[in-house]
Amino acid sequence: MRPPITDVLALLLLLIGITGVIVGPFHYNKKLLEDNGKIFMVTVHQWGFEPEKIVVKRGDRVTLLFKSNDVTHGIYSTTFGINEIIYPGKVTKVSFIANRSGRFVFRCIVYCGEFNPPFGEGHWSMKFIVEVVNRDT
Ligand SMILES: [Cu+2]
Repeated sequence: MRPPITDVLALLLLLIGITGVIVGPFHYNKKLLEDNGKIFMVTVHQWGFEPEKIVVKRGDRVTLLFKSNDVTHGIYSTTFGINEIIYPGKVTKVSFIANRSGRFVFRCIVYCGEFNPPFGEGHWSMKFIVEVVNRDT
Protein backbone atom coordinates (compact mmCIF):
# COMPACT_ATOMS: atom_id res chain seq x y z
CA MET A 1 0.00 0.00 0.00
CA ARG A 2 1.39 3.43 -1.00
CA PRO A 3 1.57 6.15 1.68
CA PRO A 4 -0.88 9.05 1.19
CA ILE A 5 0.49 12.11 -0.65
CA THR A 6 0.18 14.28 2.50
CA ASP A 7 2.58 11.95 4.35
CA VAL A 8 5.12 12.21 1.52
CA LEU A 9 4.81 16.03 1.48
CA ALA A 10 5.16 16.21 5.26
CA LEU A 11 8.33 14.09 5.12
CA LEU A 12 9.73 16.25 2.31
CA LEU A 13 9.08 19.47 4.25
CA LEU A 14 10.70 17.94 7.34
CA LEU A 15 13.84 17.05 5.34
CA ILE A 16 14.04 20.59 3.86
CA GLY A 17 13.65 22.08 7.34
CA ILE A 18 16.38 19.87 8.85
CA THR A 19 18.75 20.73 5.97
CA GLY A 20 18.08 24.47 6.52
CA VAL A 21 18.83 24.23 10.24
CA ILE A 22 22.12 22.39 9.59
CA VAL A 23 23.41 24.35 6.56
CA GLY A 24 21.98 27.80 7.41
CA PRO A 25 24.47 28.92 10.08
CA PHE A 26 27.49 27.96 7.91
CA HIS A 27 26.11 29.85 4.96
CA TYR A 28 25.33 32.86 7.18
CA ASN A 29 28.90 32.99 8.60
CA LYS A 30 30.42 32.77 5.12
CA LYS A 31 28.16 35.58 3.93
CA LEU A 32 29.12 37.70 6.96
CA LEU A 33 32.82 37.29 6.14
CA GLU A 34 32.25 38.16 2.49
CA ASP A 35 30.23 41.23 3.50
CA ASN A 36 33.06 42.50 5.69
CA GLY A 37 35.54 42.28 2.78
CA LYS A 38 39.08 43.48 3.52
CA ILE A 39 39.72 44.14 7.19
CA PHE A 40 42.68 46.13 8.54
CA MET A 41 43.70 46.89 12.11
CA VAL A 42 45.20 50.40 12.34
CA THR A 43 46.92 51.75 15.44
CA VAL A 44 46.73 55.53 15.92
CA HIS A 45 49.20 57.47 18.06
CA GLN A 46 50.80 60.90 18.42
CA TRP A 47 51.45 61.51 15.56
CA GLY A 48 50.79 58.86 13.02
CA PHE A 49 49.05 55.70 11.84
CA GLU A 50 50.43 52.15 11.81
CA PRO A 51 50.37 51.06 9.07
CA GLU A 52 50.60 54.45 7.32
CA LYS A 53 49.21 53.07 4.08
CA ILE A 54 47.02 50.26 2.80
CA VAL A 55 46.42 49.08 -0.76
CA VAL A 56 43.03 47.69 -1.82
CA LYS A 57 41.33 46.89 -5.10
CA ARG A 58 38.64 48.99 -6.66
CA GLY A 59 35.23 47.65 -5.64
CA ASP A 60 36.49 46.14 -2.36
CA ARG A 61 34.45 46.58 0.77
CA VAL A 62 37.05 47.93 3.22
CA THR A 63 36.72 47.79 6.99
CA LEU A 64 39.22 49.71 9.11
CA LEU A 65 39.47 49.01 12.83
CA PHE A 66 41.20 51.98 14.47
CA LYS A 67 42.66 51.79 17.94
CA SER A 68 44.41 54.65 19.75
CA ASN A 69 47.11 53.82 22.25
CA ASP A 70 47.44 57.33 23.69
CA VAL A 71 44.96 60.22 23.29
CA THR A 72 41.72 60.86 21.37
CA HIS A 73 42.17 61.08 17.61
CA GLY A 74 39.82 61.13 14.66
CA ILE A 75 39.61 59.92 11.07
CA TYR A 76 38.25 61.93 8.20
CA SER A 77 37.83 61.44 4.47
CA THR A 78 35.61 63.59 2.27
CA THR A 79 35.97 61.11 -0.62
CA PHE A 80 34.45 58.20 1.30
CA GLY A 81 32.22 60.21 3.66
CA ILE A 82 34.07 59.24 6.84
CA ASN A 83 34.15 61.34 10.01
CA GLU A 84 34.68 59.39 13.23
CA ILE A 85 36.30 59.97 16.59
CA ILE A 86 38.80 57.41 17.87
CA TYR A 87 38.79 57.14 21.65
CA PRO A 88 41.72 55.52 23.45
CA GLY A 89 41.10 51.94 24.52
CA LYS A 90 38.16 51.52 22.17
CA VAL A 91 37.99 50.15 18.62
CA THR A 92 36.43 52.48 16.06
CA LYS A 93 35.08 50.65 13.02
CA VAL A 94 34.87 52.40 9.66
CA SER A 95 33.57 50.70 6.50
CA PHE A 96 33.35 51.91 2.94
CA ILE A 97 33.35 50.70 -0.65
CA ALA A 98 36.55 51.60 -2.49
CA ASN A 99 34.61 52.74 -5.53
CA ARG A 100 37.29 55.06 -6.97
CA SER A 101 40.86 54.41 -8.02
CA GLY A 102 43.65 56.60 -6.74
CA ARG A 103 45.59 57.65 -3.67
CA PHE A 104 43.40 59.06 -0.91
CA VAL A 105 44.62 60.87 2.18
CA PHE A 106 42.65 60.31 5.38
CA ARG A 107 43.38 62.85 8.16
CA CYS A 108 43.15 63.02 11.91
CA ILE A 109 40.16 65.26 12.70
CA VAL A 110 40.76 65.75 16.45
CA TYR A 111 43.61 68.07 17.47
CA CYS A 112 45.98 65.79 19.37
CA GLY A 113 48.95 68.08 19.98
CA GLU A 114 52.12 69.06 18.17
CA PHE A 115 55.79 68.86 18.98
CA ASN A 116 57.16 71.98 17.32
CA PRO A 117 54.62 74.80 17.40
CA PRO A 118 54.04 77.03 15.48
CA PHE A 119 55.47 75.01 12.58
CA GLY A 120 52.53 72.68 12.50
CA GLU A 121 54.26 69.39 13.06
CA GLY A 122 52.49 66.62 14.93
CA HIS A 123 48.70 66.48 14.56
CA TRP A 124 48.75 68.55 11.38
CA SER A 125 51.08 66.13 9.63
CA MET A 126 49.10 62.96 10.42
CA LYS A 127 48.09 61.08 7.27
CA PHE A 128 46.62 57.68 6.58
CA ILE A 129 46.83 56.69 2.91
CA VAL A 130 44.37 54.43 1.14
CA GLU A 131 45.55 53.45 -2.30
CA VAL A 132 42.86 51.97 -4.52
CA VAL A 133 44.20 50.09 -7.56
CA ASN A 134 42.23 48.80 -10.52
CA ARG A 135 41.19 45.15 -10.44
CA ASP A 136 43.25 44.15 -13.50
CA THR A 137 46.61 45.41 -12.10
CU1 LIG B 1 45.33 64.57 15.63
